[in-house]
Amino acid sequence: MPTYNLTQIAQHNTVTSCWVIIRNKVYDVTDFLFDHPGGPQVIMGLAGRDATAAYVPIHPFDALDKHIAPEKHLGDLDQASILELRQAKKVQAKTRDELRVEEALKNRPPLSRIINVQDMEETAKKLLPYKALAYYASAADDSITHIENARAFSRFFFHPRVMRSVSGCDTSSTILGYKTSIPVYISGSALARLGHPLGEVNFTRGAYKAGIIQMVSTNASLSYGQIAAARCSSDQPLFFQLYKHKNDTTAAKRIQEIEALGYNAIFLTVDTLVPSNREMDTRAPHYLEDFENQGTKRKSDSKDDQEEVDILGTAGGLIINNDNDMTWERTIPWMRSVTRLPIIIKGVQCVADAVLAAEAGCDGIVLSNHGGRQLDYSLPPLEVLYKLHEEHPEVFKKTEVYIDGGIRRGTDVLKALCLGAKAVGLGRAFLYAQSAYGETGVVHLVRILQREIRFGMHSLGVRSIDQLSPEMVERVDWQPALPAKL
Ligand code: FMN
Repeated sequence: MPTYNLTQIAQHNTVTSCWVIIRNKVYDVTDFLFDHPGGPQVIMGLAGRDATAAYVPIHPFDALDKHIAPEKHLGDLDQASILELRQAKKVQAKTRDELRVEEALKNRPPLSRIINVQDMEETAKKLLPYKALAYYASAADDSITHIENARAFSRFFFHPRVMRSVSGCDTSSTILGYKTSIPVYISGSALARLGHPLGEVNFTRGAYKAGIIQMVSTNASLSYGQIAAARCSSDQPLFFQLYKHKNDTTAAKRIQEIEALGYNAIFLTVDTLVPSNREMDTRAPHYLEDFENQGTKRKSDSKDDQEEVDILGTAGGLIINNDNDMTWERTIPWMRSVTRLPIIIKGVQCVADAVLAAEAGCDGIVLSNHGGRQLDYSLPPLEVLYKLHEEHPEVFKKTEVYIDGGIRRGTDVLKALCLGAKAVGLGRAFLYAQSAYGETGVVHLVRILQREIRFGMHSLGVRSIDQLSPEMVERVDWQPALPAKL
């Protein structure tokens, strides 16, 4: 392999010849610039330089092999340059945000102090790098749907039953026939390594130890193979969340890859065709610039004269190739023609589409609005579940129905199950748990939910999940006081 030094590489810093260094290897990415999902400007900001720090947390290990032709893997950085980069890193002053994170990590409470999902979220929010926090916490427009997803649970009250035998209460259930210790799964969410160096593998190992199932995002920050290889036993189930690529051949290749790796089901996300407006995420670079320059003059904004507002943030680039032309008639039969895995539609946001999904023969439906991250004012999934149960109870016989969005308590899980859901997904809560405590945080979060679910089951007078039923909850038409969690 040829070697290059920093001076040689620095000369290739234009759109006509753009080289970057990643993990001490040199790549010519000129031909890829305009295919980069995050846009060419992101790469151009690092042209001719070491891009490792920016690249590594958000790209799976195999991304370069998948997207850059082998002849564009030019060679290695020479030894003198490697030492020079290492030295430069040592003397580089830490940013204010890095110092803040270091301090927060030192003061992180012991896991035993985390007694509910909210505690986990608050702890993680203090120690996440700001860029990660902005990506994880952001929601669409004014965050109305994000807030209401959680608030909807407060409109449903229980009819507890007493004098029923509940000893030996069992919180376990199944999802698509796979056993789970509680009716909760880790919903696929992108870029876990923004929050913790081990990223999605924390979910894999934590899920196994706690006996639940992980759904892996198309935009995971580890490769699908690395995650599959981290399974603690060969029969540990893994679900895959699919963003269908607009090119059917590329999409089929992705499906074949995960099928060969032994993934057990495909959750096709249908609510994310184009990037949405997530302002916390969009503002993150400006927030960070101001934070780093506190007390000093702000850098001039060379983008002031740009006509279009750039709303992509971290999220935008991830979905730029999604298929915008999916339909029930075309896409579901196409999926069936390329895979034998169960197909679940994730992102159904109204009763009419839930009915269509069941008619299309899907193996499951997730009532979800992407955690309030896509269309603001999409109804809370719990309300859609309630309406579905009232208006089309037959759907629950045809297919498994899950919901996600705003679930923070064992009682939230129980309410959804009483209304017919087979299980519920949690997105942010698991991202926060793994960011703050890695794999043990994931296990701890499941234990918290399990304790709360078991307590709720005792109070409802049931000893198994299948005894939960609609008469156990009532929807009130007044809005109770805001729960503390909001
Ligand atoms: N859903 C997907 O289908 N694919 C994704 O790649 C994806 N990435 C996400 C990244 C983040 C940071 C978050 C917060 C959510 C993401 N979601 C994604 C949505 C989740 O799967 C889930 O629907 C949502 O988080 C549930 O809401 P909750 O965070 O209130 O639990």
